[in-house]
Amino acid sequence: MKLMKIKTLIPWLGIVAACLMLTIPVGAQQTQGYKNPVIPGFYPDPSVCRAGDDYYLVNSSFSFFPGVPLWHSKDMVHWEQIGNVLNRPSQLPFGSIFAPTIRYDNGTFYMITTNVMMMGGRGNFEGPKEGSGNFIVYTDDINSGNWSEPVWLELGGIDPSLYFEDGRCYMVSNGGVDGGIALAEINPKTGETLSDVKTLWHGTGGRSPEGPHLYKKDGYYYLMISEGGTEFAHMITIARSKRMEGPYDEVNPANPILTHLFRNGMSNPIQATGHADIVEATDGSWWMVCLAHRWASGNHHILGRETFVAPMRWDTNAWPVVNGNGLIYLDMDVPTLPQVPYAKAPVRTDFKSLRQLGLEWEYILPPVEANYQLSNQGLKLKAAKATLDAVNPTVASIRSNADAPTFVSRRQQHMNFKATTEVSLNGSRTGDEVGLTTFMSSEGHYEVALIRQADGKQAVTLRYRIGKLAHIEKVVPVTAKTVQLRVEGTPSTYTFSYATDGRNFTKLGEMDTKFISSETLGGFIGVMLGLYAQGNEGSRAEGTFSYFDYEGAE
Ligand code: 6LW
Repeated sequence: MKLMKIKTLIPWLGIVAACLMLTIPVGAQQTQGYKNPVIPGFYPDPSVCRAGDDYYLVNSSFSFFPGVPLWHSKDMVHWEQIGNVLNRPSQLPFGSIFAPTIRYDNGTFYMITTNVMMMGGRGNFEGPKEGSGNFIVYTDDINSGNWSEPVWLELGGIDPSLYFEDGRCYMVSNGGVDGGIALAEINPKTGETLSDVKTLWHGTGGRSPEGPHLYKKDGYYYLMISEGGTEFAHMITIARSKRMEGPYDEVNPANPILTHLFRNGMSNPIQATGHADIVEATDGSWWMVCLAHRWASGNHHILGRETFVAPMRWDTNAWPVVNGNGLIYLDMDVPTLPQVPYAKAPVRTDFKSLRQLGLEWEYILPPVEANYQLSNQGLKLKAAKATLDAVNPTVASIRSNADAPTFVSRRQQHMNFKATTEVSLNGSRTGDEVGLTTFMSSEGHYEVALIRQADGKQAVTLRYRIGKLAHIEKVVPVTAKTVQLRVEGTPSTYTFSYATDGRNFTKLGEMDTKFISSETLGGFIGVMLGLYAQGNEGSRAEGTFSYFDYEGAE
């Protein structure tokens, strides 16, 4: 009998052994190394959570609509956008959506964030009151794309986060006494505050203590925050306590656990690492997501703050250690979870065959829908009288979307890229225009446009806006009704060109990237590649865009 059993087992053992031989080497190859940033382009303030073996990540979106990009991953390094959390105008009041946190508890996903109504320093907003301040949206079905209406909260500050324990929900933010990290128990479905507000920690002395998250591990509550501001002095620090409400007087002697501020981070192409969140993976490994920016031209960055990932471990004193030395790299030569990559996005967006724009397309504030129409002719943009000088998307200061330009854009995600579109201008009067823009804010954008001239003809025009300077670089009359407009980028330069036959592009000019960088213009966003239409009062002009090609290299 026994012999029989072993005999019948032998083929199975063979199969198992063969599978192991097949999987071990392939698995080993697949689970080593990845490239940072894991989500390139303007995707700042990442927050991450795990539900089973699925990981979900969100980013800030400021005054862009839809708001709060939502990503899914199986391995923490490949991320696919599966939605935008705030995808109905009723969820996105006028203002600016700052750093969100995503958490999963008992079958429900929660996203908490701040709607900032005006700038004037971090955390300076008109709140708390309906429409302004901190709010939560939640869903039991993250794949439905359908999150609740906002639940407004009483606790102020920016960078709110949630922590769940034994069916209770706690909120932290930087709204404590003297800019410290505040804690209160809340009801996440009603917004009620259920406890006194306690100030927990002010950090280690860096400016702008913010981006707090609370975690519990092995009997300790860990409070991890960002300090130093979102620029070069950015860092992650951590303290712990046996009690949730503190005192957090056990401060990690090895702080900061992540920063590129010091000499060892000086020549790293990745700078300003901070605003982090951590998660334990299915295999017990720990991972940190954080923001950082990449130098483009000198000390300037243009792609905004991007999402990076680093492995993390707990040392023998139960403090977290990020990637061994608190530094992260473009090439991460570390073991990972088994990698599950996604298909690359196609180069061409063919507007003629789309019924709705992809998740990567963004308006400034919820759009006037009549101004954007997709049909088998392409994407029709109706001219608005608001120009690209009208709104700064870091915090749009307008209260009606009728005051926003007709503008739809996607992020520049690579320093070396080529973007091309084809457009015709119809129903125009003198001065009406449609075009392609590299847009950082109302104070900095370059356009290659098709503009109706006083003589009734059309001209391709290259124009720059840098602060108070508005400059027309070139005006080239064209007889063709349809033109192709192109921008090519390198870390230091944008080059603009046009064609009328789809093939032979004529260079119009080139301009430095650094004049529309975050260092030059301030703000929290990155360069968007936008399609727009604008006209004088009462204009009936419309631009019909047939496609948009985006090819990114590094
Ligand atoms: C965010 C703050 C920050 O609220 O920048 O880098 C602010 N960190 O935490 C806007 O993204």
